[in-house]
Amino acid sequence: MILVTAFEPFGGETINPTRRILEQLPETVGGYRLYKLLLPVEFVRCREIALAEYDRVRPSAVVMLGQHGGADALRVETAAVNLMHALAPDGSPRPDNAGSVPVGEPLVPGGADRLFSTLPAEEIVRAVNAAGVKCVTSGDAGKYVCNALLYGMLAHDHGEVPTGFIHVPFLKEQGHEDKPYMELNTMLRGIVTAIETTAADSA
Ligand code: PCA
Repeated sequence: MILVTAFEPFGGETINPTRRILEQLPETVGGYRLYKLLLPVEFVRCREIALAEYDRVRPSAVVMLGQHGGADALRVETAAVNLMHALAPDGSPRPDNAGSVPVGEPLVPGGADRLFSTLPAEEIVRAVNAAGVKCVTSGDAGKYVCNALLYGMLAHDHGEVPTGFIHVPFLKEQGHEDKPYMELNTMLRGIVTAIETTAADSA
């Protein structure tokens, strides 16, 4: 089994592309069944739910998905930081869906400053681009809920199984005309390829 997570919409959006991806992913990829989990955009609850499901399901790999508005490619995140910060660069609050606005708080007091993804990032980037989908590595998963989930999962599974996070761009129908977007089918092809590459790695 491979655990694949996605997020609900947040920040005033009615769509999160990752929820659409989750709905359309096949049941099986690369010989592994997918265990699909939709998470709330809440600093605390997303981790509680995801870690409990990890313990229950004991997956062979964990691929987590989130939206990164403004990205023009799939972004395979390589690291997570021990920090929650829900202010925009201009200082305006970006509450999570439970209304929480942490400012510069550690996720795990005394925990490592940075934890590293254990997905085969370079192989994923190569394979996804070869499938015709723009994909890059990123060393900055932000300090919002996606980073918190990645940090929490890496701290929990200690890299026992390939574990990581992929950010995706907006969809066109989200209506951000000044920002890049990607078609759902393109994202889906890229994510399936990323999961196949991960499956081959964990076999
Ligand atoms: N993206 C946000 C949280 C949920 C999502 O899809 C992030 O990048 O933190």
